[in-house]
Amino acid sequence: MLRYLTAGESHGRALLAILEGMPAGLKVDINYINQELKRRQSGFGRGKRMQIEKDKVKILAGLKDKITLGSPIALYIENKDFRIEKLPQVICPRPGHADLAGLLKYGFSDIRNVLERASARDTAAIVGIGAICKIFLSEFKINIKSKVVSVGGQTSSLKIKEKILEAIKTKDTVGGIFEVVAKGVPCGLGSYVQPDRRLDARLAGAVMAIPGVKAVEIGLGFGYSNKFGSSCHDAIYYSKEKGFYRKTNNAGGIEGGVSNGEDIIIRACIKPISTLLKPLDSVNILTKRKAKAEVIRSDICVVEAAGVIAEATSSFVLADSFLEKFGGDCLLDIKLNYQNYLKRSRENP
Ligand code: EPS
Repeated sequence: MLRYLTAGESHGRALLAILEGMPAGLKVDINYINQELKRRQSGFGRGKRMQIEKDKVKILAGLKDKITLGSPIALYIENKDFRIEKLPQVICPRPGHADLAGLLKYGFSDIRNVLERASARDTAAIVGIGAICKIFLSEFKINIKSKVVSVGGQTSSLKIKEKILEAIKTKDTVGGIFEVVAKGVPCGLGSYVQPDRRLDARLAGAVMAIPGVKAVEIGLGFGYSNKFGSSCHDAIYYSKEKGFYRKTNNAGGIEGGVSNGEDIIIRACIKPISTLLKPLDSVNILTKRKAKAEVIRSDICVVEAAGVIAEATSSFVLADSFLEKFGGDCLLDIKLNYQNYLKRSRENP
């Protein structure tokens, strides 16, 4: 139903995105998109680039009087740092980045050709797309938030800050775990009828697609591995006021690949940033001699930003699944359809 494409190099002129399938009649608040872009740039441990860029979106197509037309929406975010043609060749691949695999895959002799597109800079465009999806979902009282769970194994704000300061001091980087929670998602998004329609699979894929993410779990996730079934499945209750409900939510809001009406809870691990000021061993791709990996300006810790990006990618999947279920190209029609569904599913069968 919904699809998007992004384009842009980290130090190219701009980041671009096209979102297609957003229904007509949605009011889009540009300030809200810009706030989301700002959130993506925040968090303790970000690098110098974030002091240069002040990401702001321009919407070049798809809106009239700030309302969607049902046509493709085109987003444009200008890079202030756009020196792509002047930046030096990169010849020592950084372990952990796409550098070596990209170089061999595309037959390049300059790693810059890889890193410019592999850079997480592209996630600015994705957050722009996600912000529009969030605006759409908020029409149905669905909201998506994220938080940092841990950084370098630490969970308290103070210890997290200490850990990042330690990484800065020792010229290292640090990763962690973030959590995304979607509230107000109705029962019935996604489906068990085909593997690729399972909501959990689609959400996991969307979060795993964020640069640096190495693990994703839904609900209890890996925690299921050491439990008996009787102690971890969420018993079902019914009351006239609440309809069907649960007292626990180990499933993280998804059963059988379908949302069950409880909060959707996704947790993911993002690895420490791969560019190190104290570089690891590598190989000079021209001489094939032992060398240290390239040191390029980068971040120290991006766990908080990754949570914001995961909100965006999850919002896209939820908006897409929502449109699949309640379909259409006109917001008013979708609202009527949704109201009918809520009434019907409450009284089901
Ligand atoms: C980023 C922009 C990049 C990096 C970072 C994230 O800018 P630059 O390379 O000019 O410093 O700060 O990207 C990575 C570290 C990476 O590995 O992708 C951004 O806009 O978030």
